[in-house]
Amino acid sequence: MFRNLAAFLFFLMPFCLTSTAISLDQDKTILTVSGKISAGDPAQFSIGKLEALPRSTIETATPWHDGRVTFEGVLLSDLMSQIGAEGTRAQVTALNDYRAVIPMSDFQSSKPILAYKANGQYLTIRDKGPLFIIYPYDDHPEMKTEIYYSRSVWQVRSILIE
Ligand SMILES: Nc1nc2c(c(=O)[nH]1)N[C@H]1C(S)=C(S)[C@@H](COP(=O)(O)O)O[C@H]1N2
Ligand SMILES: [Mo]
Repeated sequence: MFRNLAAFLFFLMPFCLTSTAISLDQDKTILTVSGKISAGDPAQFSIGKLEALPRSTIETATPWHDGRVTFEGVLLSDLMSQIGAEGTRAQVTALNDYRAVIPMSDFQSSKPILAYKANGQYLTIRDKGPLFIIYPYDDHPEMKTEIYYSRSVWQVRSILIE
């Protein structure tokens, strides 16, 4: 009997380890927002915390993908209100230290999202994740330009509100 129980627990072990790994990943900080914000300085976000915010999707083609892709994430305007951001510019830094300065007015007028999924799959670092700023390029031809592409930061690591 004990032997069977032990065997059964041993059989369950990989499943427990897998779910632990998933929940740890869900809780790991992947985004830090600092500067002119009222909620925690810095405000730190895991995938779990980002997914708890209102979700928004954009279906569009991009210069980096084949065909139209459905991106899922949080509107940068929603993220900014969540943390009480009150600056005029957002300086976005990527894992490779690429930086772009985005006027905060963009978040209201152009409705970009901080995407964490593409076609239902979490973005991995290899596919320019875990976070990728996506604008609704297809709906707004003026966004298919260098200005907006340069603001389309992938592998986003942190945001400084100035
Ligand atoms: N993380 C990261 N995002 C980035 C860049 C970068 O170097 N690193 N380059 C930006 C610029 S200036 C443009 S025009 C486009 C360029 O994309 P491409 O290099 O695939 O043409 O991505 C933008 N996002
Ligand atoms: Mo660019």
